[in-house]
Amino acid sequence: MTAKIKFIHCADLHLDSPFQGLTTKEPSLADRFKHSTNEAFVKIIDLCLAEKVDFLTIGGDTFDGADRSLSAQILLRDQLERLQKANIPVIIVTGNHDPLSDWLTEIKFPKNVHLLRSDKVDKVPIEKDGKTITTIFGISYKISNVTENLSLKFQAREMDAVSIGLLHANVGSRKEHAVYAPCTINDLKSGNMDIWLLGHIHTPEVICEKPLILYPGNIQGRHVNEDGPRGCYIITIDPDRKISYEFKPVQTILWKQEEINIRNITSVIELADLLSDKCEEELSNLSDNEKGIVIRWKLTGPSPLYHELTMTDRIEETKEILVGRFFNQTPFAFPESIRLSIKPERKKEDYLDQENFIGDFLRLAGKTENDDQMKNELLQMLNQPFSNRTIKKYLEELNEKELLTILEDSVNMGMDLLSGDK
Ligand SMILES: [Mn+2]
Repeated sequence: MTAKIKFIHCADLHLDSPFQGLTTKEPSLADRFKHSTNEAFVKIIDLCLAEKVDFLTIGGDTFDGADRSLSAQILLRDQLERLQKANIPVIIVTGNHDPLSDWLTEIKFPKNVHLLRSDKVDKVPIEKDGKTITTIFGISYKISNVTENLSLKFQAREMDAVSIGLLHANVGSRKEHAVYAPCTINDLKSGNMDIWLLGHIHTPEVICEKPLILYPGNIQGRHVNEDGPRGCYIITIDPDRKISYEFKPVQTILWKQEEINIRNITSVIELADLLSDKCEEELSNLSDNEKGIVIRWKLTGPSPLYHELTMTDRIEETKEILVGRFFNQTPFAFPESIRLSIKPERKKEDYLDQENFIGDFLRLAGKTENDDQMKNELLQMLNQPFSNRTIKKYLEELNEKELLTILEDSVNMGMDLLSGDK
């Protein structure tokens, strides 16, 4: 091999994502997200052209569902045509969100696009100056629910070209994602690929260095649990086969979660000022082509503000002030929520030995934590509403861990109210 190879891998574009949760909870925010997955994809195409890559790979879930809008399909075609004009091939496998059967459309993709087959591992040789510089092996999902270990079908034989595997799969059968095309790292290694380019897990992760096996993650976070930068990997293979990679964020709106210990904050005004400063700081960290940031804060620590924050609407008020101040700026900041995980300043040990109502209350609560029968009775009471079939459909019953959290919150709140400490 003599030529240097440079390419970009992305996956889980989920074009046309509906942002369902946001549409109901925060309609004005959902509006800002409306085209964000599409815009992130355009940034990847811009990057392919700027970096003059040899090819682009897409590792499944290009679309979010079978019900795809005409505009998303046209966007994809037009963007891939930009690559066609620059002679950049695009190799696509499909995943559980966009199985091959959903791609039967009137849209004709340009000639540089290779949508790989699903009945066996497909092969696409990539040529440069008349020579094959690499071969891409990949297989698409025919249907959503692929339970077969597709990785076992891959076997590289080419002796001189670099072999690259492209697959939508759940490596290590991770529980937080549906177990489609499950396989292990060792299964992947046995295919003799030089590089594995995966899709399915939405958080970017290099899971193995030799051979290089990576998930690029999705290209735009769609909810608060898809926080942090989202994008693609640009990978280069030197003539001596040395492989290097770099993550390139392309999200247009960033999600962030942050814990803040407010032990030393002594007034709500001070808290509002602190969060306002945080917003300013986040905005100054955004890059030119980011439209905004959505933040969830979790306030922690024993706090002198415990009583005020848990008993009044001050947190909601603070959120509204920040939304008013930062949501109409360009770029914008939006506090998605300010969650309380704070405790009163006084500890329960301070009252536990007292012969009074508060002492009795804390001793009873402490006993409940260690008494299976009492816990079961409480759980039964709290889960009473779940005997209703409609409620059952939408909510899950409380478990013991959640009960213990409720108990702890109740102890803190009871202690605060009974002690009269304000
Ligand atoms: Mn996906």
